[in-house]
Amino acid sequence: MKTLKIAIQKSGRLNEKSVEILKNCGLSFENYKSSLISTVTNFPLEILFLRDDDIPEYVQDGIADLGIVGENVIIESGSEVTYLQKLGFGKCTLKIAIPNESHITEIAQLEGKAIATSYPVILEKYLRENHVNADIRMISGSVEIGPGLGLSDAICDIVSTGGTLKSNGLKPFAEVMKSEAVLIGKEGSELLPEVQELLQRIRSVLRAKE
Ligand code: PRT
Ligand code: ZN
Repeated sequence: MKTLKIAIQKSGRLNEKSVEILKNCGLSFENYKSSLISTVTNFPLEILFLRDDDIPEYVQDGIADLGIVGENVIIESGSEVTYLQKLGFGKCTLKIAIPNESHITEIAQLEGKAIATSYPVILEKYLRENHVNADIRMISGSVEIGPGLGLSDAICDIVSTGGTLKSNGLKPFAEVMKSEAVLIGKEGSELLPEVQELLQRIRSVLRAKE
């Protein structure tokens, strides 16, 4: 039997639920905060704990057979992987937001404006589809402080409750994409019997939750 590798987030918003779904599949493994790799004792599987940004590429390149990561991260990375199953957690929406006092009401008014984001690839595509030319400013974190600092006229970031936008004097303006955690595989990995077995277990865990 082939030993599969699955890459999941080491720490952050998706870590706990990713571990939980694997445990609920009946997989038995140690989950120490310090370990980067863990061997499942009752299934031919190793778990790699990674930064979420690295997961799509690891799966595309076959370093891992499978991965659990947010759709936003997959699309931003441009990696070619197969979507095997939506997992129903890590739900959020990538939105463009503007300062509360902004007079912008239509997408066309973003023309020539500076937009701060950690998702330049997704934002560029969205703007292109809407025939808008804007100045995309890549920031890797704390994007919401951009407008307050005079760094940008708008932002494009992930929103879940909307609390962060609110506390930074911003209001949502346009929805760019919805996202949730998904199980991805290297192209062709779905043909492996071990992947099929794991996929069936994951699907029955998800069905039991409905
Ligand atoms: O260290 P590593 O690189 O692995 O993690 P990370 O810091 O890049 O990612 P992490 O753990 O913050 O998020 C992992 C994934 O969770 C994201 O790629 C999304 O798919 C998903 N997710 C779900 C979220 C949120 N909800 C979320 N609320 N990712 C980020 N946020 C942030 C957002 O960036 C903003 O700063 O939370 C803030 C907004 O939250 P609200 O509730 O105030 O609207
Ligand atoms: Zn990340």
